Amino acid sequence: VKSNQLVLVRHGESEFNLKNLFCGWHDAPLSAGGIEEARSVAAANLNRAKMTFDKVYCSKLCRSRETVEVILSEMKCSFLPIVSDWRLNERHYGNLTGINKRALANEYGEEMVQCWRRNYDGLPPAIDTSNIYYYQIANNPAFQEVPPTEFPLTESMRMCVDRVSPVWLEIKKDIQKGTRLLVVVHGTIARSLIKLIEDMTEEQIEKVNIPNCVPMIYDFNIKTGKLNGGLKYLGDLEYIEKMKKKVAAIGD
Ligand code: DG2
Repeated sequence: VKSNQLVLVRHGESEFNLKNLFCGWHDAPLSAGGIEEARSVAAANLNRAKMTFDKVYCSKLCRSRETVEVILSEMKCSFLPIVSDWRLNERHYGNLTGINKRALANEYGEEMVQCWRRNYDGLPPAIDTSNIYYYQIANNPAFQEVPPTEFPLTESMRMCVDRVSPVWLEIKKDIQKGTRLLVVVHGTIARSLIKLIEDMTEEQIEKVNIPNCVPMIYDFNIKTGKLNGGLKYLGDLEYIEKMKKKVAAIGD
């Protein structure tokens, strides 16, 4: 075999996505619609394309793990090894965690909110004990493996790319060994991986928006580790464009 494919998927709609709340390291579960999306969009498209996997990567957040479990069950491969790595957790949204995106735009203006969301160095204010999710996040047993000095209080996208980089190197090694990978992550983490994979500029990645549950495929040359062509989305293109626009917008 000369080439190997990597499949990236953003988790299904979470309860916080549904309510249009900043989520970050808050451990919101999938909404009922998110579970359905994992089944009827992610798994259905992967099955239709007859994809098979050897190994799965996800984060420590339950919205990514739950999405993995639905997809694997639908693909009849729940036996696959799953690596859950805290470094694939969503970008920590600091004190914006739990706040409605529209309400924040009404208070601070759309430009400020879009800067927090998409500017490469946009850094939300650090989370403090006034935030109702502060203790839940600080004490979440799912984050036990996070070294105390690396436990974030807020993160920019640049900081996410830095923490994701070593995981990307591990993923790349697997790809070059011929291991067929499914990687189920979050909006900003998928964008961080895409930036690393495509060696994009900061300006380029700021414009990329990732719909929930749409499989994204990269083809790699096993020998050189280089990309064969660009990113391919699996599924209905009209639906994908509509969902990209929805993610880009602040919403109501
Ligand atoms: C969303 C991304 O993360 O939000 O943390 O609110 O991918 O885990 O649902 P995800 C969040 P935006 O950066 O698109 O506002």
